[in-house]
Order: sequence, then C-alpha cells, then structure tokens
Amino acid sequence: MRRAFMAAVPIVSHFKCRAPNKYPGAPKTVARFPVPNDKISWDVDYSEYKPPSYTSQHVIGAPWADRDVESSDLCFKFNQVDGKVDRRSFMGSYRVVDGIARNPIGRTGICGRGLLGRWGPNHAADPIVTRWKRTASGEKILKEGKPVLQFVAIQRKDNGEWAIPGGMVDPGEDVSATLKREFGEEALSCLELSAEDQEKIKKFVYNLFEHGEKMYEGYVDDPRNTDNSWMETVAKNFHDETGDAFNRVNLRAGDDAASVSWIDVGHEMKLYASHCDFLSRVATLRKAYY
Ligand code: RP5
Repeated sequence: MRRAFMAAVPIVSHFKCRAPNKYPGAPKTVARFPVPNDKISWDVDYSEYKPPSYTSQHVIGAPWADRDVESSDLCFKFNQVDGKVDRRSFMGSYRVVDGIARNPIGRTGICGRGLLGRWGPNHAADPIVTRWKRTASGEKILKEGKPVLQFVAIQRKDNGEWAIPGGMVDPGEDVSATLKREFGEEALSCLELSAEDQEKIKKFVYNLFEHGEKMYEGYVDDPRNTDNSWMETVAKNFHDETGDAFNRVNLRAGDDAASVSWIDVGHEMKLYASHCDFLSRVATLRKAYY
C-alpha cells in the first residue's frame, strides 16, 4: 500500500522550469518572463504576463518531433493516444487553449516547445539502479546510523549536470522497454560493444529489470519545460541487494552521457530536474540514509 501511495503522490515542484536565466540552448535574447510563486497558477490573474515564444531549430521539422503550429492544421489529439504518440498526462486532463496544450502545473515564463519535441506531455522513463555502499570486506557502510545507498548516475553532455540515466519513451514503446534501453545506452554503452558482449550485458540487465519498483510517475521539474510542452516520467527502482550482480558489469558512458559513476545517495546530491526527489523516495523505501 505504502509503495503505491509513494508512486501516486505528485511532485509539483516548479522551480527549475522558471529559473530566471536564459532558456537552455536558446539565444541570449530569449529569457523566461518572471513568474513569482503566487503567479504560477493559470487561475491567478497575471495580466502583465507576456512570455516570449521559442522553439529550437533542432526541433522544428525533426522526424521525432511534432509539426509546428504554423505548418499544421492543429489536429493533435490532446489528452488521448494520438496514433502511436501518447498525449495523455499522468497529472490528469490538461487544458487546451487556442488549440495548444497548457502546462498542468502553471506558467513557466516561456511558450512554444523550446527544446522539447511534443506539444503537451513528453514522456520519459528513469531507471534508478541501486546497491548498498560497502567496505572492501563487504560490510554495509552506515551514516547517521543508516546504510548508504549508491545509484548509477550519468553526467549529461548537454549541461554537465549529474542525473539518472533516463530517456524519452519512443512512440508506441512500452515504458519497461525504455527503462532497459536507456540504461543500456547511457550507462553500459552497449552500442560500442561487440554483439556477443551486448548480449551478455542485456541478459544480465533484463534479469535485474524484471523486478523494478515504481517510485514516481508524473510531471518533472525539467529546465526545458514551457507553457505548452513539459516532461513527465515513470521512475522505477531496480535494487541489487547483494551487490553481486553489478560486480560483473563495467559501467561505460555512452550516447548522451559524458561520464557514468556510482553516486552516494543523500541530501548533499545536486542532480538534474526532479531527480533528487525520486532518490529521496528510494531512500525512504529502502530505509537508507538521505
Ligand atoms: C528528465 O529528462 C527525465 O526525468 C529524464 O531523466 C530525462 C529525459 O530526457 P533526455 O535525457 O532524453 O534529454 O526530465
């Protein structure tokens, strides 16, 4: 019961997607319009609100992205499964204003799609692979009387921040497939290994990934979010209780990762988007130090 509750409680932090600095990757002139805490909600009047519109050139016309508003007849099926694209939100039904989806948490200070491909929710999956931190002789290391967890983290190439090795759910893809694929691509660098080694690693990861526990599903406070496009994720914990399984696997950064490493879980961590919140839930579940 407790686990289901943890997965269902939404994380509604909405800070990183309102940060007053310029939008990631955008020209210097594109800055978020200020959104004070008491003006986040769309239901609160904010007549001065004039957010700039920005959609990255990398997104416009990309095969993995939606068509742009100007070049389309705006027939996206919001709040539904639209062909292979799931436009439903974990946060419930979101509003569609003038034919465009509206961020369910509130204002972000910028409209358009920014760096995101989809109008509305952009679905991701976050595999949180954990083990206990141990001494050389195998004893669990304690901090403030509680055992310390470690998780597999990657350093993102786009901004240098450390993060869970998550990624986007491909159209029509099952989330559990995304969890395995992204972990393989970002933390194990399967893409660069021989077919035989890839097979071995895949087998191992697939076994571990049979028994994940859902920690969260919902909105992510991602710095790329806009008033019309936002990140949502399913975060699952895959815990290697004995530590034996991962002793046989070398972590290798691949794809979008600059580095990969086991990182100690605790309140001292500084991670991308809402990832600290997900790890804090894992620490609660495993009765670990945080
Ligand atoms: C975050 O962006 C999600 O939690 C996930 O970790 C990540 C997916 O985006 P990419 O890493 O594919 O850019 O919001």
